[in-house]
Amino acid sequence: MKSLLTSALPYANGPLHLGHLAGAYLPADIYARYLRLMGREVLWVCGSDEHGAAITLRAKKEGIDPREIIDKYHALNKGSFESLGISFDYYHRTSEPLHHETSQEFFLKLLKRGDQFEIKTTEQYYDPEANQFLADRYIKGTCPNCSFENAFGDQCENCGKDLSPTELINPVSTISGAKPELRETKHWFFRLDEHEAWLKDWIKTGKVDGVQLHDPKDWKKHVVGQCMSWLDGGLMPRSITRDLDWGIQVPDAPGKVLYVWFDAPIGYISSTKQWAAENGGNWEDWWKGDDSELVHFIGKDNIVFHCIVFPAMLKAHGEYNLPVNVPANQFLNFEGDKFSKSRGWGIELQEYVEEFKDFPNSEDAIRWALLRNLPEQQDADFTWDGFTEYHDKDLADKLGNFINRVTVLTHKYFGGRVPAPQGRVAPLSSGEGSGERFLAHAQVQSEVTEAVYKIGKDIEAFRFKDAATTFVELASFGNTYLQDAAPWSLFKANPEDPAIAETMYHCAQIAAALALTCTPFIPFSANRLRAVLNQSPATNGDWQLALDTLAAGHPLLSPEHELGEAGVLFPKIIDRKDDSRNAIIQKQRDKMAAVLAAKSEAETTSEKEARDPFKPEMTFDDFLKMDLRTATILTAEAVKKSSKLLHLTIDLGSEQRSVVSGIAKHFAPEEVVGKQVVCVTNLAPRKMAGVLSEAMILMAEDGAGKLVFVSPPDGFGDGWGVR
Ligand code: B3M
Ligand code: ZN
Repeated sequence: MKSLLTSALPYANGPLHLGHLAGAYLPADIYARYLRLMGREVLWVCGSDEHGAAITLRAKKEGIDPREIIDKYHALNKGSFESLGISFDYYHRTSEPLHHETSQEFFLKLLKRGDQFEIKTTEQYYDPEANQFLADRYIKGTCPNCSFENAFGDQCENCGKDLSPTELINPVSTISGAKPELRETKHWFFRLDEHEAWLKDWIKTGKVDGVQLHDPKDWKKHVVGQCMSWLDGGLMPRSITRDLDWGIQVPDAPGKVLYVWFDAPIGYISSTKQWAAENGGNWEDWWKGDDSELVHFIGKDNIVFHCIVFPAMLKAHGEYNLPVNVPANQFLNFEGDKFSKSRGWGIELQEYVEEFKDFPNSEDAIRWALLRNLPEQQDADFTWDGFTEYHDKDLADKLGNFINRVTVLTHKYFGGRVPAPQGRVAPLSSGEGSGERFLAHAQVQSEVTEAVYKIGKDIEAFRFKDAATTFVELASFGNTYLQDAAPWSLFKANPEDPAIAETMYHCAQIAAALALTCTPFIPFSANRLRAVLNQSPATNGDWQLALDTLAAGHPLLSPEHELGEAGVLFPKIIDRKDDSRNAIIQKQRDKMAAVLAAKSEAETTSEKEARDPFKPEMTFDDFLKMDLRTATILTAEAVKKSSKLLHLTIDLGSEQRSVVSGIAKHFAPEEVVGKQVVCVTNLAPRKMAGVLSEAMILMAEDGAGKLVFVSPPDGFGDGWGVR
């Protein structure tokens, strides 16, 4: 079976950010890499979407040719993808002649059918100064719904209402500032309404004309839900042409171009054609063959185009396969808010690549953090704290540490060569007395086999987060097994104990399974891990080979195989001795703090309250996660080079901790010593201005921004719970 994968074509009029990566590109990359490792035939196409009113509008504003914009962002986005290991098979451009031809042919085929288009003359706004019809986005005016003065002709960004330009009060052209006039113009409308019945059936049952094409249970609920609500609302003919000079010419209709959402998905087809032209192969096999499956990777804002409009176009054209799945993701937010270029909120891909160039394994660190927190079913929130935690807990403590220990110990006891298994050695038990855990060496092989299988099955079902969880569990399993077997203790008692070889043999197998199965997730590190195990980078078919090997009861690393050199594979971010990695992240936090500070300065207290009176509801369980306790501040001093931070030591009764608190502008150090406070004790520790903070002190802030401690009375006592 062939797999034809597509990822949404990014508009070439701006940079991409982490949210885009998490939506349509990282999941597809994991999927593509996995299928290749399974030895499947995969073709993953993408490219730049280089038409559309937004690009023209920007070019007009900047007084440049749209070409300049698309050339710049095509190169930039393509480069960012490459830097982060996004392994498209082809990255095309919709400005290429091949794409123009392909789109025009597609249009003409539908036109020839006679029943797919309705040609209508309607009245539309025309700019008498710029001498052109105006796309909806080119018109601004007052929203009839909320009176916002800068609403666009297609939507009011203030109240979110969908508008048509004629609804705007006092419309003006954004090109010349002129008052637009209504003039007659002719357009082609695609008869989506004619496709409503079969689309409904297909989305609900996965069947077309009684033939089962997919199982609707395999589709994400939110995708099916969004489609059904559109279909239930009824489909209408949609105009697929525009009066513009930038885009794909409508044949024999000067001044008319195809609407960008008509030509963009055809971009997947032209990208495939170009790939075939350069690599040899028949593009039609991928799009029309019975043994080919089409999967679209997109963000949720593109669901309707990929699950309703494009399938209708494909069906209207005939011959083409319909997608077997559209595993759209929800949105990723950034530090609690939407990504916003104009507000400077978030981080762009190229910005990440540049600012993290001295951060070890930066490509995989971000891939991993996004993967662990993918917006698969719900919106998710990216935070730098999460980034740090996933890196340190999963990659450094579990994965890197395990592979390093296995390598070091194998060198120590067996000269670096994987020992032979010893057959029947005494089973391993631990937690003596409790009898709770009992682990036989022989069980390891089946644990490994199951994990490798399950990670793959989760990826195949687009459950990438589950796959990552199983992967981390395998690493934890390895660590626990090694810790319980404690070959170092066995060696002390009897260097010839066969259980040492037995343990190290199995550990080598777990290490090899980890170094293979991490490849789709963290491909750069996978190669380094495999180098430590003295294996070459994984190639097509290796995952399937591993499954076969394990199923036959054979090892992934044979006895006598010589391991490479050990080393620290993922230096931790939170490290008492080296703050350099944390400093790179801190710079990002500081940037966001500056954005917030600027915003907060521009806002009065009442505006703040009006904007966000209360935070969204949380569950009781969420609340219970917080460990709140009373404590006394023992010492306080200013933090060097910071006007905001104080470094405190607090007494929790059972222990003392270091805390960095942003209260320096409100209190002198001597004022706070001896103060009884309430603090959160189980926040992940993090460094601020180079100082480790292991708890957070609760403060109340009044409308003027004044801070006071939330305190029990002095002398209340330390370490008491707060409820
Ligand atoms: N160019 C990108 C977007 O809506 C849009 C996707 C086209 S996919 C055929 O974010
Ligand atoms: Zn409005």
